[in-house]
Amino acid sequence: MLVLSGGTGTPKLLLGLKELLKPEELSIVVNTAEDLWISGNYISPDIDSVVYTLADIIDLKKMWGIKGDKTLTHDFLIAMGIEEKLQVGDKDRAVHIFRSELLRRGVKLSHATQSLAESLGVKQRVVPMTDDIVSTVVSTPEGVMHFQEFWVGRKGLPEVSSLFFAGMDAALPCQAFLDILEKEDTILIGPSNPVTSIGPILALQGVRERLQDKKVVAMSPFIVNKPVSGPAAKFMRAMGIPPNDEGVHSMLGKVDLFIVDKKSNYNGDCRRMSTLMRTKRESCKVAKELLELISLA
Ligand code: GDP
Ligand code: FO1
Repeated sequence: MLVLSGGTGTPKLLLGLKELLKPEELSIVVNTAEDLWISGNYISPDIDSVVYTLADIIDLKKMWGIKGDKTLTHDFLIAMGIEEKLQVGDKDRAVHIFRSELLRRGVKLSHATQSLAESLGVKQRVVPMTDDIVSTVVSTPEGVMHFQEFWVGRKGLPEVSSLFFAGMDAALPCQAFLDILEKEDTILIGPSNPVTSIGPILALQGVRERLQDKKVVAMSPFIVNKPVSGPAAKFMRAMGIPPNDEGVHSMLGKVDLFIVDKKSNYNGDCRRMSTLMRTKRESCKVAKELLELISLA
């Protein structure tokens, strides 16, 4: 199975899926449109959350960073007057250095990601959506800003008039993504932000076309007309899309099996189950029920 993922909702589901599927049965293609360089290193927050989840070292409270990590370097940089936009943990920074050293030597992001995942003992295939640079840019009354500046720097507060993916026109899905698409029949769109996590993956040249002859399963990231976390509703409103399951479905396009939370008032063709994952136990329960629904469909 190929899973399309962002950095929070889908990793919560992967926490359960990894216990139920053999590593060779699970490949993950991850959004990279929230990536950025910080203090000389390339940070790919969604890839890192997926890799840390599969390596069992994710900080489960935040769903980013490494559990038990410290921020000695970040704190000392701040004390020296260097503003670091994200609070980067020390071990997390080591991962960024590992990746950035490879990138500086001309290694592609997809190959660097594979080395990184292997070095942390991850057996599943984790692949960035592209080796090219794509950045989510948010237009606000305060100006145009990178997604991380909007979400972390400005705490998601500014009004949003529009969003765009800078670099998307020239970007291609990476070869490993295309190879997996060729091989896998079932594609699972995880419960991730449909605008900023799934949107960029589906917007890459040729991806939507390649999904036409696949069994596409999607789990909504909304529960009772609200995202569990994050700015999905604000961004959907800015795009003129209703911030609910119907809006999510309309953004995803071809979906053969749409899974919504049992409390949803969505009227279209769907399957209902509890999709809330607050603990590893809930993640396993949701993953198990999801796999049952997929095998029945
Ligand atoms: P990001 O890269 O951090 O934005 O992460 P994602 O796009 O992967 O995840 C954000 C989305 O996950 C939000 O829209 C949330 O509503 C959704 N989400 C988070 N936790 C859950 C959960 O337990 N269940 C469901 N169904 N969605 C969730
Ligand atoms: N999110 C925050 O809200 N504050 C942070 O300081 C922060 C640091 C950070 C460092 C590494 C990393 O991989 C992710 C980090 N995040 C932080 C999360 C991340 O920036 C966003 O939540 C996601 O990109 C949203 O999709």
